[in-house]
Formats: sequence, C-alpha cells, structure tokens
Amino acid sequence: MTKSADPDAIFRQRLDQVAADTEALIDHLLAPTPAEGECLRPTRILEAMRYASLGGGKRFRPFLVVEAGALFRVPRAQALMTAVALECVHCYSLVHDDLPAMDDDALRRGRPTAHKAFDEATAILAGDGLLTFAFDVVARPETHPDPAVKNELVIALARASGLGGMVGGQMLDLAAEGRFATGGLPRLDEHEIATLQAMKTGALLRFACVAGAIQGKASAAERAALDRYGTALGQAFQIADDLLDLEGDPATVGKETGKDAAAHKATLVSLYGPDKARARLKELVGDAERALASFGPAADILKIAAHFVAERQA
Ligand code: GRG
Repeated sequence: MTKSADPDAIFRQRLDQVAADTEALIDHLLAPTPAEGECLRPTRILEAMRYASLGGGKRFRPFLVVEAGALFRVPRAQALMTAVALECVHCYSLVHDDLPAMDDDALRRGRPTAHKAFDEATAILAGDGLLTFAFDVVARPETHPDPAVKNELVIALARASGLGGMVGGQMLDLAAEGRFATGGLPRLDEHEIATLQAMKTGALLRFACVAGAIQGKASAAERAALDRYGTALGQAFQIADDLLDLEGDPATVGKETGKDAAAHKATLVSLYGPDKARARLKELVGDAERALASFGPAADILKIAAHFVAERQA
C-alpha cells in the first residue's frame, strides 16, 4: 500500500471487489443446472437459497478469507471458493436465526427475511441447503489441489460452524434468554458471555482468518498470529453489533434494533454499559493490529479491517 493513498478508500475498494467476486461466484455455483451426481435443483428451494445468499450483505467474511490468503499468496480464485463456502454457512445461519422459533425477525439486509419472502418450511430447507452446499464447495478441486489442505479446511469449517462453534453458541444464547429455564433469567458472568459470543459470532470470523493460513500452508507461528487476529476481531465485531442494536438506526443497520434490551439479552454492552464497551472495542482493535505485527505492511489492509469492524454503522 502506498503512503499517499487513502487507506479507507483502498479498504472500501477491496471490500467491494471481494463482494462483487463473491456475488458472481455464488450466482454461478447456484445455477439451475444440476451438478454431477445431483438429480435436479427444484426451483422454489433454489430461489430461496439464492434470495438468502445473493443481493446483500457486506461480505466481510469473504474479504477476510481473501485478504488473509493473500498474505500467503493463495491464488484469488481458490480463496474465493473457501470464501463462498463460508458465506453460505453465514447466510444459512442468518436464515435460521430469523425464523419464528429463533429470533422471529421480519427484516434482514434491508429486505423481508427468507421465511417472510417465502414460507417457514422453505426457509428451513434453504438454510439446510446452504449449509450442505458449503461443504460441497469447499471440497471441490477448484478450492485447492492438495486433498490434505481441503481436509483441514473441511474440519476447520465444520468445527467453526457446529456443536462447539456457532450452533453451540446459538444454543447458549437461547438458554441465556431464559428459554429453557424454570426460574428467573439465568445471569451470565463476563467470561460466560465472552465464551457464548466467541462461539456464536467469533468462530466463523476466526475461521475466515485462519482459512487463508491453511490454504497457504503457512507456518504454525503464522497461523497462530492469524488466529489471535481473528479472535480479537470476532470479539470486536460482536461488541460493535451489540452497540448497533442499542444505538443504531434500523434503516441504516438493515434490521430491527433494540431487540437485545427487549429480550434482556446478556451482552458485554449490557454488562459494561456503552462507554466501557467502546473502550473495550478500542483495546480489541489494538490487540488485532498487534497480532499482525510480524507481517509488516503486507497486513495493513487487515489492520484497517479491524478499524472498520469497530466503526461500522451497518
Ligand atoms: C441459527 C445456527 C444458527 C446460528 C445463528 C448468525 C447467528 C447465529 C445469529 C445472528 C444474530 C446476530 C445479530 C449475531 C451477531 C453477529 C452477526 C452474525 C451479525 C450479522 O453479520 P454481518 O453484519 O451481516 O456480517 P451481513 O448481512 O453483512 O452479512
């Protein structure tokens, strides 16, 4: 990155480029023509999967996969396959999270949620379809020529998404809302809230950062650095998200706000208050930047990304 260029403008341009490339690849992969081994792609579920995965979203996770991969010279086309797989998992989680049985939301990415645009059964199946499709994409030859690398990616993505990652975190989140309690609302301490959030939100963001190191066959030390960066970024992302829920404008955020307080949700923002939460956010951005120190200017774009996470309005 040259000194004279505006770093924020460069970040925006690179995020937009990854978003466009991700959109084009999802559009191509979710075409009506069946892949080898499939019978046919029924129109209604295909449309719902496309609705949930195309035409919206910041594509921040794909950006992280591509830019972390660039540190290790991962060819962009290969990184984008992993990025699309991850984005399919993310989009599935949003569809299921919005369902009446979960958060019961009507608005997502500024549009009706999938179960409102289609119906509940179709939305459940579209989520299932996206989750399964993610593993189809990540296991394809175009993702990496080395089967051992793909094996590692598949395991890492499954663990970030599943029982000990996002799905487990969502379960803890529902429990924290008192859904399964017989007495009053369970009170989570700081450590328990941080664990819940590291699983529910952090695990996929962490995978996004570590995937580049896996795909680029990075050293253990390099991978650990990306892991530290992804962990700090995930925590920052969640605090920023909770601040947006508290203070954001639904028209800008693209979804309903004020839901955490209404549900008496345990978040670090509700525990600390907004001022201390903002101070913690600043510390986490510093942690994320320091984790990348050994990469020098090559990692500047990821450092700017940490600021973007903390300052985002949507
Ligand atoms: C249903 C298994 C299952 C998991 C749901 C995604 C999720 C777990 C919950 C969504 C609730 C939520 C608001 C979490 C906070 C972090 C988050 C995932 C925000 C949405 O991600 P963005 O801002 O969304 O990257 P876009 O639309 O830009 O992709």
